[in-house]
Amino acid sequence: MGRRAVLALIAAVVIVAAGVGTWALATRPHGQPEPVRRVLTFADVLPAPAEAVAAPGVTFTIPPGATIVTSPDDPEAARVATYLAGLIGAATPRPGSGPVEGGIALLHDAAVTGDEAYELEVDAHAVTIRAGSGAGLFRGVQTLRQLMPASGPLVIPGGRIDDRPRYAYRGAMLDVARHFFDVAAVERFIDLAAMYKVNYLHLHLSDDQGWRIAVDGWPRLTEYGATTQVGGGAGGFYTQDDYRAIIAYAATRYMTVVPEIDLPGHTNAALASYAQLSCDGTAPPLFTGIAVGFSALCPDDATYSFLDDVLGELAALTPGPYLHIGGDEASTLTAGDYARIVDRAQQIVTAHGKAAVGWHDAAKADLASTTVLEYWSTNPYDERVVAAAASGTRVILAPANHAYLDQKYDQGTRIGLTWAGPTSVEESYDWDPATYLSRVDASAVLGVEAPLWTETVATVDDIEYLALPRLAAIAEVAWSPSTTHDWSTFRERLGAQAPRWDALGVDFARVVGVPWVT
Ligand code: TNX
Repeated sequence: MGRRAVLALIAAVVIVAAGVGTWALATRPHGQPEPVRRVLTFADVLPAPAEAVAAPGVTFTIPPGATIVTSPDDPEAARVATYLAGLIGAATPRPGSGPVEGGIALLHDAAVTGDEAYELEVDAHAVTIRAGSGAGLFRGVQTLRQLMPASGPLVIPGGRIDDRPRYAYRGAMLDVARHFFDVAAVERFIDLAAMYKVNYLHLHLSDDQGWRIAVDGWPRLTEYGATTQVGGGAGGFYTQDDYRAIIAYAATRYMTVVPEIDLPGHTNAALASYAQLSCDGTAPPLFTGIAVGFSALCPDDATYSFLDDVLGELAALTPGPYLHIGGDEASTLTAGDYARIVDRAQQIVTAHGKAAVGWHDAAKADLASTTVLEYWSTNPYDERVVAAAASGTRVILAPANHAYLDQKYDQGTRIGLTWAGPTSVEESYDWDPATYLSRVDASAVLGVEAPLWTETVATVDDIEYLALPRLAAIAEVAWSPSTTHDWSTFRERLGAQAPRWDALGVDFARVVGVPWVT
């Protein structure tokens, strides 16, 4: 055995022994010493900040019941402060115009430009976060959380962070159609994504297996079309008030909801509910399998008036700029019929004041100038997407072999599909949105999204198990500058999230290859 191997072996024994010791301490009765906690460093912040300068040796301890001040007459700052106070058990926030001794200041500062940019300063006396917007303050608060230990005294490292996102669109998608998830489950998903600075929640609200949003004038969509899911369970749907509640909750996390009505394919639940939407005028039975591509709306006036009602109501309910119209896997339609429906759907969305997002298959239709494509293929070349991007269409990247959260981690993963995977955490992290698509200019990339399809996902635990840790990896790809991109430091950062997830009761996948902190 060489010298290096011997040293490695000694190190391994010491690490294992230290681990056993910590565990033993943790299980001792009261009165015994607590395990030593490490003060976190700027290198632990996930996603990695754009610029960070540590102040060696400086720490600040947020006291119990800490004071939080916010710029006077700034309701956004006050909202973020209330959220922060809830997280750390601080006192009710009060107005203040500068750093506060022994506390935390959230200050409006127009000099911090960029929609979600913020500056965070920690010295021995105070924490100060400055931003030009509520969104910036909220992202800064997430960074502050990353600096706080998951339990015990809130000792945080000193220094200064100047941070801003690489991409404006950083999405997470939840498929509530294959399996239905109630408002509380969606809110939990929002909270987990918000920790990693995700700013769009894409809800896949309709598919073959279920229609999940109430639409006035079309009651059978939910009375009948929502009554099942994959495997034959009871399904469910959101009332319009439920949907408003999700939007309002997301807004408190500075997250914008993008609702999707998938069309013209993935529409069996709608066709089963209303026979007039099918070309043959008969309603198919409800579907609880996982096949794709077999259903399609008929390209005629009955369909267009249905779409105008559905998309019009969703537009009215949705404050965000986007309505997702799907467009994937409609294999029973001719190319012409597919293009006619997707053209018409974009016109309807535009007429209701929104921009359409479509899966990149929609590039087979003429694209409206405001339409955004979401790229899901594992093949990084698509000539229609190349042409669309060259004429100004923007693209969200969700390549299934990197960004799909529904793929197994490895062959042994207890749930998940494998058609684009399995996808390890390293594969979910190691790609560059700016260069992923061949012959598409980096300037066409609006952002990144991580979709969680739910054919095999039936519970909140299942959501957490497939989403984490990979959602954190994709969120870093979307937020952090490419200069910070490095798997060997990322995996350390990721491992340091484990105590946080444990404290929140998150059932994440403790995959091998990541040095999970216990
Ligand atoms: C493909 S890619 C789909 C979904 C499935 C998913 C499963 C795309 C836009 N559609 O309908 O749920 O694969 O991984």
